[in-house]
Parts: sequence; C-alpha cells; structure tokens
Amino acid sequence: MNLLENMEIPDLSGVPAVALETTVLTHGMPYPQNVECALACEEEIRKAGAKPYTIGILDGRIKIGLTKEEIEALGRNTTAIKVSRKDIPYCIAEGKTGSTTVAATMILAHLAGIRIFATGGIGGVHRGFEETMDVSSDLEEFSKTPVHVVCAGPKAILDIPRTMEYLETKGVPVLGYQTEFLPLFYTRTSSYRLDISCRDAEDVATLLQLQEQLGLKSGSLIVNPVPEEYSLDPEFVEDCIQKALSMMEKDGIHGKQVTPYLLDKLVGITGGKSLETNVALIKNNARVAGEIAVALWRKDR
Ligand code: PSU
Ligand code: MN
Repeated sequence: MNLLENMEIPDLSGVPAVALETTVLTHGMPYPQNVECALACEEEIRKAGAKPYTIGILDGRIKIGLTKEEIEALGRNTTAIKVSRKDIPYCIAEGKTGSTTVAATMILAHLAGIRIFATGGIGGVHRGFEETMDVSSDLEEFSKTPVHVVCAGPKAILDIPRTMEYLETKGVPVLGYQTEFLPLFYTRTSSYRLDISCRDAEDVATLLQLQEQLGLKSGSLIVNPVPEEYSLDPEFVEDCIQKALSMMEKDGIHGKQVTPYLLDKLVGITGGKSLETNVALIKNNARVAGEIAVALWRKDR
C-alpha cells in the first residue's frame, strides 16, 4: 500500500495555515452544535487572514482541508473512529473513516507543513492516574512533533498538576496568551502560575520561530483563556466533574472512551452550559491561532 496514494495534501506555499482537528467534531460535541462550531472556527481563521485546514481521514484517505460538505457529513457520522497516533495506519489500511485527535492531527499537520493548530482542550494525565496509568498520547506528541497548539488549557476533568509536570519533563513550552496563570478550559484562570506569558501574537511568533530555529523539534502549547462572559464558576465545574466521574466509575468506562464520555456527561449535568463554553473557547482559540499563523508567516518572509 502506498501512503502517497492515500492522502490529499494541498499546496500550502505562501499561505499562513491553521490546522483544526475532528475528534472534537465526532466525539466532543453533539450534532448540530459540532458542525456549527467547526465551520465558525474556519471563519474565525479566515477573518484573521489565515487559511483553515480541517483534518480527518475519509474512507482511508488522509484529507488536509475538509470541505464544508465533508465537515457536515463527518459531524453526523456516529461510527467514525477516534484516531490517535496508534490508529492512523489501521484507519488507512482498512479504508475507514476516522476523526483525528490532537496527537494525530499534529502528525498529519506536520506531514502537510502546517505549524499552527487550534483546538479546545488537549488530553492529559487523567485523575486516578496512579491506578489506571491513563495519560493521553497528546502529551507525548508535543515532545515529538513540531506543531504549535492553541488551546484553552487542560480540561479540569484531568489531574492538572501532573499534566503540567509531564509537559515540563518533556520540555514542552507552555505559553500563556495574555495571562500569567494557567487557564483551565471551562474557567479563565487558576492558581497555577506559568513560567512564560505572551502579550500578543507577535510575541508568541517570536518564541515559536526561535524554537524552530534551534531545531528543538517539539511542539508548544499556547494557552488562551476562555472569554470572560463564558467562563464558568470553578466550584460549579468541580461539582459537575465529580458527578461525571462517579457515573464513569459505575459505567466502567476506560481507554479511549474516557474523554468523550466525560464531555458528554458534562453537557447534561451542566444543563448545556459546558457546551456553550466549549464552543466559545474553541472559536476564540481559532482566532488567536489565525493571528499567530499570520505573525509567524510574516517573520519568515
Ligand atoms: N478536549 C475537548 N474536546 C475534545 C477533546 C479534548 O474539549 O473533543 C478530544 C481531542 O481530540 C483530544 C482527545 O486530542 O479528546 C483526547 O483524548 P484522550 O484523552 O483519549 O487522549
Ligand atoms: Mn486516555
């Protein structure tokens, strides 16, 4: 089997490009909000002067830049497989349709020459890690693949201190975007002070360019707080997470189903509030990623 015959990579020369993932589309949000959010993110990136490329695997073919129709179809697809690093060859070989996680999207974006990627939240070290050993392969990917990801911080469903330690060990820069404290996805801030804070996209681009020039060959995490008006109360969020975690234990969920399960339960428990916040923060990340892509592109000229 020849990989080149199974992928569609556009010509990216002269384009400040931003990658978007698709696991959030198929496993992170319900239809139709998932499709609306995906298309709105593409629009935010265009408004910032960059070009969006939503990444997925359709019938075994890697596609960099899904069309509007393909996003709509994937958003309605309930059988698409959640593709992380380990699943890419299988998905292609079997001709299956799969949505790519942060890790897999980083790999495919890099293959296409895309350096900036926007998402909602990344995977991390799960609570109860001592028992389950559940650490998302997203974290490992940052030490392997030089793609820079804008997110709203690790989700509060994770073990935050251990997630931060893991990134520290792997040498992954965590850049606070206009913040000195780590945002926690649903909430704008936390008590975790960051080592690096950036004033604007220009500032971020300077660091990313140096990281690349040094040949560090790893990705960076840009953490961008959710807009104030959508930020949820941390105690409310914690309460809801506890409920979701105990439901998970009862249902005996593990492996790759953990994150989709928790996100889904949270939508119900929060009465839809977590979904509203999720949409707002992803769009906000898409905008900032677009601005960073443009700033980085200008620097390279
Ligand atoms: N965070 C979200 N929504 C999501 C995900 C993360 O708010 O849909 C998805 C991303 O695609 C991420 C994946 O890469 O979940 C992590 O899954 P796991 O924890 O199984 O590695
Ligand atoms: Mn996991």
